[in-house]
Amino acid sequence: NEDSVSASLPQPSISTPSGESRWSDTTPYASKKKLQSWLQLSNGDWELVKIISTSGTESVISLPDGKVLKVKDEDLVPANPDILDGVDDLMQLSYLNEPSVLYNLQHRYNQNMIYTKAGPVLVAVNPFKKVPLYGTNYIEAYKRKAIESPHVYAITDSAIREMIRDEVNQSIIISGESGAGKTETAKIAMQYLAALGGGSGIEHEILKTNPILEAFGNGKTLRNDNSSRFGKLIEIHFSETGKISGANIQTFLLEKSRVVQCNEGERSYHIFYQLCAGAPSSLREKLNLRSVEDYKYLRQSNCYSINDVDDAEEFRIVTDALDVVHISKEDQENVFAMLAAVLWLGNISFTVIDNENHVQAVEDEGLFSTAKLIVGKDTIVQKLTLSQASDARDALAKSIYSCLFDWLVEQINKSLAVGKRQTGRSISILDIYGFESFNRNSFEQFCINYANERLQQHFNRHLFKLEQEEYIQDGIDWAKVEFEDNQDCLNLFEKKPLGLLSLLDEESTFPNGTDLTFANKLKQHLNSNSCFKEEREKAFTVRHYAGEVTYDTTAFLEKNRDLMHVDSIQLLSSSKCHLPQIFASYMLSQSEKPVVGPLHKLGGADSQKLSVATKFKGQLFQLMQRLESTTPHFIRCIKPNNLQSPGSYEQGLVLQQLRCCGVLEVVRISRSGFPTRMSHQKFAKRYGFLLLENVASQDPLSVSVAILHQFNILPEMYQVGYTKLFFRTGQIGVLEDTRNRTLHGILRVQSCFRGYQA
Ligand code: AOV
Ligand code: MG
Repeated sequence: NEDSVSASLPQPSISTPSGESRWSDTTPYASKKKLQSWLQLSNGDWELVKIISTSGTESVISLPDGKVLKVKDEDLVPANPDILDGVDDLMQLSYLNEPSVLYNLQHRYNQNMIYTKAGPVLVAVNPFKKVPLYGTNYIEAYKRKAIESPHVYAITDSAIREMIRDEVNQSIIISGESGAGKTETAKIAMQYLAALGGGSGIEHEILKTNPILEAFGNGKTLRNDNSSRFGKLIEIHFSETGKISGANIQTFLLEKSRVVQCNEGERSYHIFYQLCAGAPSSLREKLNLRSVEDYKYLRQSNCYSINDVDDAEEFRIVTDALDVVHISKEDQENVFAMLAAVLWLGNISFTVIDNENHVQAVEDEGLFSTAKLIVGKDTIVQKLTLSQASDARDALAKSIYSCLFDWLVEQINKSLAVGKRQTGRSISILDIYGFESFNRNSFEQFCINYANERLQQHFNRHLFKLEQEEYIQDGIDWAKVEFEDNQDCLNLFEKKPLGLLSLLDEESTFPNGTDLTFANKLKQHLNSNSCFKEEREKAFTVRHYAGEVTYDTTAFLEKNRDLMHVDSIQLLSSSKCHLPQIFASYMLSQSEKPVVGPLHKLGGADSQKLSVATKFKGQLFQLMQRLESTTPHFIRCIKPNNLQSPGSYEQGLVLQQLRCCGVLEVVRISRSGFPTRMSHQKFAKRYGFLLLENVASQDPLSVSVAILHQFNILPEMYQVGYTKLFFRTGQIGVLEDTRNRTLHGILRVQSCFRGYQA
């Protein structure tokens, strides 16, 4: 099976018939008293049942409502004893199976304990309500280690400690589906870091980037009222004294199509609604602002407000935040003017003026109704059709918005770069858009889900592959732990020349390429790939790690080319305001030949501009490289229901998310693995003096083995590798205790001896 790769890991020498690690309860299952078990109901949910009697192949069980049933033993899954209800770390479960994990998370969730460890990974189940787990008191308690229970604060605290101890940069990598809670989690981690303080209010500034980026980069989708439509890596820098010295934000591919088009029930970017609702009257007049219903771009999705959100109030929060990150009032006004310009662009409409469908703008100077083409030395002015003219208008609106977003991030970064004297140490927090699957999925979902595949690969690499490699390299016994590898899906995207991205780029440069020819090409070349499934007409399906998604190729080529009319760029650069001028030069720098006609023929092939997908792939590769140089800390956010409502925990939905990110496998590997490692030399040196026999002449390996024997370390508790010794959790602690006691003993004996002499 190409879909999964066997991770081979050390196995304990004692294992139970069920294949669980030796921490499993080894009592024969059927011989226990008051047995509890999981029985799967017809709706897929699991119910805790009591076993009344068992015959070996069948059992008589009672349901919670008192009903008694006879079931086959194979339909029962062992449940954990009550004493293990709601353990902090799934590693502590005696029986590690899906219903037990589901139940454990639910048991905690019902008590507002939304965080649980799964070995090294923190699992966070979205409460969709305020939970009393945050704030200064909690931060202080986690700092003092007065609270042990799993938390984003605890993860962030270990990142800080490891950064200082190992002198290695750290990363906190947050993943999960759309609406699972990544952005909230990222803010909670930032809150903890900010509490370390800095100087000159830099920590305050860092926190204030959140409302700004969310206003300009988040919008309401059908999955999440505050959905991030861009990816974000925030790198926080530290000084020698462990204080925050500055920060840098990198963003990834903003979904700009949302500016000109969004689905029924969704919204465009929050900032548009905030501006319309919250602008003070002087600004309203100056920009001739109307209400949201008056703008076509905002009207088309029939959704103007979000439950429990006051856009006017948000506007004040955003402008305050802009002050904090040192964006001048004048620049703020320019920003709002650009937003108003985008909205106004959306209201330009065209009328058809001849029977060839050529158009002119209804109430303006005719921009967009013609296009300049530069062919060789000649400039040709061509009339545009209705759809060409609207496309040109929308392309300009989208470009202005995305340039504005990039410009804002650049300004914020300038403000955050205050602490020039840096140790070079940093903690990065990654929060991207989560995996998405709608009824209709377009180029944006294609890119978002590709990014999530890349991130999943990083997760697998660190929790399964690298772990396994270290054991193999050191030649120790290992046993297979299977996990879902998503390499095949990544290959489907990235393979050259026959992968999704290459074929998309190729078709985008073809003069006669259309969305349909693109879809056909995919079917022609990729049908044999197990992650690809052909669909009718312009669609295709990808089997992602998190589930199948069917994409509609409509507008794929155009969005991937992302071309701008030269007239539009000229229009911007002729503006008297400085932002449009900056944007124009930015657009020019994107391509050496921005000379694009309304027909992509002339622009396509000889344009030097990188396609959107290729540029995004490059960004993701760079991101992965950066993350590889850090020690990762993983947080997996789980969405317990699709209604964004508190108190509802849908087992099936949670299980699907646990499965696709391999939570059970992570726990399994952590349990059967040997997390503590020490070289033979270091081990011999550290504990050799405890030996009763004289081993001075022996090699470190022999000394190490002698220590292990003398201290009766059970064989299943360690493995001897070529260069290192590998221990299970807690084992080295036992040795350290002995060492400390012995050292103290020696000191006591020495002092007694001195006393005797005196
Ligand atoms: P996402 O970042 O994972 O989705 P968010 O972080 O925006 O998801 O969370 C969605 C919503 O869940 C938030 O707006 C809150 O209402 C709620 N929520 C999440 N975490 C918490 C928490 N710890 N406490 C209280 N409420 C919470 V996306 O960005 O769509 O992939 O692209
Ligand atoms: Mg988000």
